[in-house]
Amino acid sequence: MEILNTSVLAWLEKMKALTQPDSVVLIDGSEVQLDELRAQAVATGEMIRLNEEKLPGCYLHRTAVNDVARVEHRTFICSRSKEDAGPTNNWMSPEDAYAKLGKLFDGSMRGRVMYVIPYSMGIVGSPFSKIGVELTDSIYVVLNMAIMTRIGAQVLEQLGDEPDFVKGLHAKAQLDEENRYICHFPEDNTIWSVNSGYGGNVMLGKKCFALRIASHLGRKEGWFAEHMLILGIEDPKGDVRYICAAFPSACGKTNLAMLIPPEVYRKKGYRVWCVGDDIAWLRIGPDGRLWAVNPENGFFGVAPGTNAKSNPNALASVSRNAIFTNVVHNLDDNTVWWEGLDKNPPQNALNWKGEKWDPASGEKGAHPNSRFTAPAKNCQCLSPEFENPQGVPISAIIFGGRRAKAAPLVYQSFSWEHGVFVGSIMASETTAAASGKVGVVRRDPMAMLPFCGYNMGDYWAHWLEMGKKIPSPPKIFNVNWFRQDDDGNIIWPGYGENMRALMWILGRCEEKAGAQLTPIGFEPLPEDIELEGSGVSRETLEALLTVDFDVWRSEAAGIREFYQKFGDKLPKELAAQIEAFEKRLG
Ligand code: SAT
Ligand code: MN
Repeated sequence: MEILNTSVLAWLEKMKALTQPDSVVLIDGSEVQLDELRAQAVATGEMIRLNEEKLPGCYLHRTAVNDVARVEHRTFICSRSKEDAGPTNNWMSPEDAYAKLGKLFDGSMRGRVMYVIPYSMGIVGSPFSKIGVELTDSIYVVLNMAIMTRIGAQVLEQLGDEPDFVKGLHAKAQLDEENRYICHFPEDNTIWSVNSGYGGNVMLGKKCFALRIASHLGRKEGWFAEHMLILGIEDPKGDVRYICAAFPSACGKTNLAMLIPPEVYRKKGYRVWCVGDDIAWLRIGPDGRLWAVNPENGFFGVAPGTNAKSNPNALASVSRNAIFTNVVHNLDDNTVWWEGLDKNPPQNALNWKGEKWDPASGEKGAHPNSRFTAPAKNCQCLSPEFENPQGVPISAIIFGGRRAKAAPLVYQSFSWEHGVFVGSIMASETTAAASGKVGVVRRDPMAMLPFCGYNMGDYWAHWLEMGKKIPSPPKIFNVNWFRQDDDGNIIWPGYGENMRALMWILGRCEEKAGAQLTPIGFEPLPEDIELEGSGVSRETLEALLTVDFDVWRSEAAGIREFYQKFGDKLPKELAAQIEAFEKRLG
């Protein structure tokens, strides 16, 4: 196989001249080639091959200790004008960024191999899909991209001689934290990432392309790229309704996407199907509904807390052909472990840093942001529509985050416009998925704060604009699985039980379920939520549904302050929404 596309060739020559690799290897997507790379990575210690009987085809990788999460403070949107990046993104001018990173890339692949990965986000050839080429000096990146995206010869063939592809350049360089940069050039369809080897910083198809670059493209072309899972709920008659849900990283998107219905629904014949766990591309279909595809081909999920109860589907998905990053290595049987997998931590083990680890020490063995990379087709509840190039029609959009007090279990917005307001005021306690402090409440509109590739004010305007164009728009909801009592205990059981809130949501979409009017939106009455077998008392449910006006008044003040950052980029509809909200609160 060789590259014939003239634009790819010209760009590749330039990047070779810049980074000066010893050799260049084109990734054709064949198992033979990938196997060779796996063997090489094992020989150099970059990856550890795990127990062939218990975890066939699985590997363990450890990233550098200073390189374990996305680095938001080092992530830049390099649009020509600073205003186009907006107040919530770091910005560097394209000239400055190319010059600065150019120096870091200069000769960075000397003594190394450059891998050329042609990949498709979405099914190859689908009108929904987009193509990228990533150049990287990391075998770990190649093997992850081979799971997370569709790669190889078929993609180059699809691209033909078109110049329409996202140019991604990644070099590990020295993994120097001080010179780590993830830069996006939306006007050039280009991504440059240097000095990292961790997940979202380096698998350029994921957050960098499928969210930051794609959100920019979506605005231009009239569609959405969102940080959303996609799931289908099949009723006993066999009809499936689809829901998209946006939560910040490490707030349970993978768990919700793969949930197992509680007994009360299972015995009636309900099933849940996973279409995606992280990213949705949404377009208006010929029937006037919003249709979603998952542009990815695998799951890059948080390992800690994944177990036979919280997410048996995910656990089954990582039992073969998976890559584990920064988890515990059990030396007795050459398997892996993480906090929350079970109550039997291995006694003879290495922690995520590769150091001898004593589970009794009280120190965590796996990094809190340790991950698994698993092929989508491993998932037992993968939707039969996963490969449908048209995607699935969306009945409801859900926003949500981790909130100790403010947000109730579930509520429905009054309208599309109000729903956009609800998404825009999302806030969540920070998690280990990004470097920085954990547990601090921050505004994270539509869970896109770290992923919106342009001015968030324009992004909201795009949402409002799209609302006018979708003849049958999905209804918009908000959920909070993380409500706490006064002692700080989370009072909702979460995981599979979350289906109870989803069923109310679908009931509302079909105008079957009841609701009460509150200043924040429509909420279920306690009797509207099925509690049978949940272990949740009616009192707890009432507590989960209470709306504390004082808390919301201070929320409203915080929202105003946040909105102020956007100046005249704040859509007038949202200014009117906050005004009306304050009136409703009194
Ligand atoms: O590291 S990733 O960005 O891929 C995962 C996440 O933070 O959601
Ligand atoms: Mn994510």
